[in-house]
Amino acid sequence: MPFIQIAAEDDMIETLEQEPIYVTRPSMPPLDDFVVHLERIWENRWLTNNGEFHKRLEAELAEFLGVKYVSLFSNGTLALLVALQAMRVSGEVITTPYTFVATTHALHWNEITPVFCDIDPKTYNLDPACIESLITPQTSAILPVHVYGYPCDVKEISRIADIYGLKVIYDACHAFNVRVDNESVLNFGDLSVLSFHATKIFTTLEGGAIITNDAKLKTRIDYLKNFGIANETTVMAPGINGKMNEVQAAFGLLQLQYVEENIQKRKEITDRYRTQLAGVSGLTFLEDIPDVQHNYSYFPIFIDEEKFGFSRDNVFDVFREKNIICRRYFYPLISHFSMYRNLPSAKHLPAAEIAAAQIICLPLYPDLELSVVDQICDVIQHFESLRDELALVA
Ligand code: T4K
Repeated sequence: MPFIQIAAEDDMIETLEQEPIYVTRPSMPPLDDFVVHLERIWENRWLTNNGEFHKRLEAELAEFLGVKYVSLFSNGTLALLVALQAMRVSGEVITTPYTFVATTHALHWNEITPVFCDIDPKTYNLDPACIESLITPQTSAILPVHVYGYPCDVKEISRIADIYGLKVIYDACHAFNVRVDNESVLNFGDLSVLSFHATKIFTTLEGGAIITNDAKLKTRIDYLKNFGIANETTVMAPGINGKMNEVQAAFGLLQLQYVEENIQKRKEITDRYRTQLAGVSGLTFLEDIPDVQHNYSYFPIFIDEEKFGFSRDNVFDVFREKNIICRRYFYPLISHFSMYRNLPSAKHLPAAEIAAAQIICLPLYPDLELSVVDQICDVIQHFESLRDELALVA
């Protein structure tokens, strides 16, 4: 590993002393504004169970996102679990292996068999062309993920689902405020699920939501997240506790004031990465899609070892040594984990295998300075020049 040795001799001591640069950092609203909300919560002594802040956040989010109904949850994983229950999904569900493990675990917890479908190597989303061959009499739904906030081929997925009478639940945990042809991507399918985790572009510390356009479904979801309770004496269904509390909701209301400004800053950082890394051979990244409003939630790069001259893990390790803490979202593939690897559908997923072997998500968050983005790109460019030097020596 010649580069790693060179890096260690170079400026390693200096870089190890630097503050870590994380893959993401939450952007915090002004503390004083949060204290005002906390004082109100102290006064009200209403801490959870559909309080004032919870109601306001559901209404303000629905308006901001351009959707009809929002049901808030304590996290995205519980929202996924409940979304599957609300749609009465059972049997087999076609889904992607290239996602965060919570997507598949939500199926497992509902005693549903995940059926892995390969991804489109250009979009990294579930490939609609692979869906039909996986449908069996047991298939009840499709669970695609808008990976990195890039929208799935929602029209084609709807077309297939309609032909076979399948439900569609989108894991939209990365897709906050993404629009296709001016329409929220959250309006496609039967339900969409959001995550408001600390690492997401809009956060309520922990949190999540289910989006629906159907009032009856919203009522069912709200029962299910509150133990199935309809009123003091009636329990409608075996529900769970998935409720968001007032502190989370108050934090979310403040976050919402800054989210557009933060997405704009993310766009500037993304543009800088794209400019700096354009033309690096063996390295690819996603570009904006016409007529899509992106949210710039991640900046994934894909390293083709043969063309780049070094492996993804060479680059990842050198970043670590320089205190640049990237993440390999999504490596390993979910189909490699012990609880899923014996499924027949886990065996042949060539496009997803390549993506998982090549991925690094570079740091991206609103406060990330452009000079730091340049330093991160320098690390990659250093690899490139070393590759060229080695080629000359050889
Ligand atoms: N579906 C999809 C497609 C998802 O991506 C996720 C979550 C879910 C479903 C489930 O939604 P939730 O139930 O989580 O709402 C993170 C998150 O924990 C996870 O929420 C997220 N996806 C996943 C993609 O990433 P880790 O293990 O990488 O998180 P962690 O704690 O290592 O954080 C990453 C970096 O962020 C840290 O190095 C530093 C920074 N950070 C993190 C936290 C928690 C902060 O600066 N402050 C913080 O408070 O999984």
